[in-house]
Amino acid sequence: MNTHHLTTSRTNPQFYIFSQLFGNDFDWNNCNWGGIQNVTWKEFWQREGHELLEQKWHKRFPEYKDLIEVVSSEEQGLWQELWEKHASDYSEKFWYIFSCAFENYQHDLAKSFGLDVAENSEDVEEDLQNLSLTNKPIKSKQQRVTEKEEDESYLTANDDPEDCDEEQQLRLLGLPTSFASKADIINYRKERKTQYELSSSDSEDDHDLLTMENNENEALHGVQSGSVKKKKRRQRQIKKLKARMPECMQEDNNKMVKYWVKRFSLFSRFDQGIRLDRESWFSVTPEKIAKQTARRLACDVIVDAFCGCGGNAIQFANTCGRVIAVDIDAEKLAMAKHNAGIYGVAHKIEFIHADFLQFAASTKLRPNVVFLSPPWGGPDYQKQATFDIETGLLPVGASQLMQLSRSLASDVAFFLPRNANMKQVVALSGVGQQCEVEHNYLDTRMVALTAYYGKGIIKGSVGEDE
Ligand code: MGP
Ligand code: SAH
Repeated sequence: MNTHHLTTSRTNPQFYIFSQLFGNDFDWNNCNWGGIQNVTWKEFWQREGHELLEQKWHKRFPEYKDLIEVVSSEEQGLWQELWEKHASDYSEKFWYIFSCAFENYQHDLAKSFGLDVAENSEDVEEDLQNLSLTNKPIKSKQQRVTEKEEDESYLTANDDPEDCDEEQQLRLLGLPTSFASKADIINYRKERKTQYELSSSDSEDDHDLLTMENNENEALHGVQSGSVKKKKRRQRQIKKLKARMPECMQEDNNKMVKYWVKRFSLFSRFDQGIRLDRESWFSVTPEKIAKQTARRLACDVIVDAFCGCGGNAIQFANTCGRVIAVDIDAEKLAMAKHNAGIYGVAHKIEFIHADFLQFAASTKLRPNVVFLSPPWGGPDYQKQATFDIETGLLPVGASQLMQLSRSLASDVAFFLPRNANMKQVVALSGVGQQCEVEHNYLDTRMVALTAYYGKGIIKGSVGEDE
């Protein structure tokens, strides 16, 4: 255990990247689900596991840091044993949360391919109620939908300890939002239930991950008074938050509050003076995702065709030799430059004020990669069950953007809405070609997908030649 790596980071949503290759012959039934699940878990745990364990550890044993300096070697051995148990218990719990995200992935993916996913989710949820560590009374679908809407309108954000208490965070973590009734997962959970029961006696926050005792208490004291109290508490919380929000976020009733709450997951250095305009608040790529895309697209020269306030460009500057950041909006570009300065990378980015369509048609530059994160028409993109990437994107459809980008580079990456029509996403690869799609989940929720086109940036299929 390395206590020096303890972080008090405010950017702690867990980040899962489910990745696979897709071609026109994609066959759901022959998908290597087990391979995807294992590889994703392995990568996630390597990336974030140690930090998560340390965070939990220091919360459980705040005295550890001081004590360990003065304890005898025998006591040190006992601490070590305790750490090992802690690591084993918590890795199991995080695996459980991960498995919820994985189910959501299967469900989201099926939906975006237009496959029939209308399984009996009531039954599955009921099953999970019986299996999970929560003993919450089963609620009607309508009750759940209403509560989900209420909660998620403000609490999908997951990383501001001041504004979002642990119960809220855990609600987000512990409650799968949809279920891909895969029999093996259900069985898996059945098996795990017994293990949990055996191993869950010691931790002060065992219940944290998966129970909501407060809710139960509220239920005991009467649903009515509970929900009134909850509403009032939420209103107070929103008022407090809004008092700190910048002016450009104050309109639209409370629509922008959720973006403010997750400001540190957008930029870990937010409080060093990050600037965003209204559109960028809901368009900027969260830092963990931007970092991953930058790792994947590391190259000599990259064009960020829709730079906005710099969420992606800043991370590209850390992995690429030269970043050409284009945007049609000069004010956003100025903010991007300022924000890049906060990350110490402004000197590595060339900011170009231009319409990408014209830029692409006229430039002589031949970058290695073009990255596309165009506007999706604002947060209303979510209102469609399936987002049509040929008609819904701005300034032109996905195929046209792809064609233009391919005239500059054969490797192109596209950041697209989570409800994007996957058949269209795959079709962009061209006849007989494949693309790789990363579905990005922060905690158990899908944020968006990143599609990679071109041999230079596509990784081998999961489970094949890792
Ligand atoms: P969101 O759906 O508005 O947020 O955007 P969230 O919290 O998932 O919404 P909720 O209502 O489901 O809780 C999710 C992410 O998509 C944002 O963080 C942005 O990174 C990205 N994004 C959203 N929009 C509207 C755009 C857009 O127009 N263009 C680009 N490039 N990215 C966007
Ligand atoms: N990836 C960015 C967010 C991009 S949002 C980030 O992480 O910060 C989409 C951006 O596209 C907006 O900033 C908008 O000004 C820009 N845009 C819209 N039309 C454009 C066009 N024709 N050419 C270049 N940029 C455009």
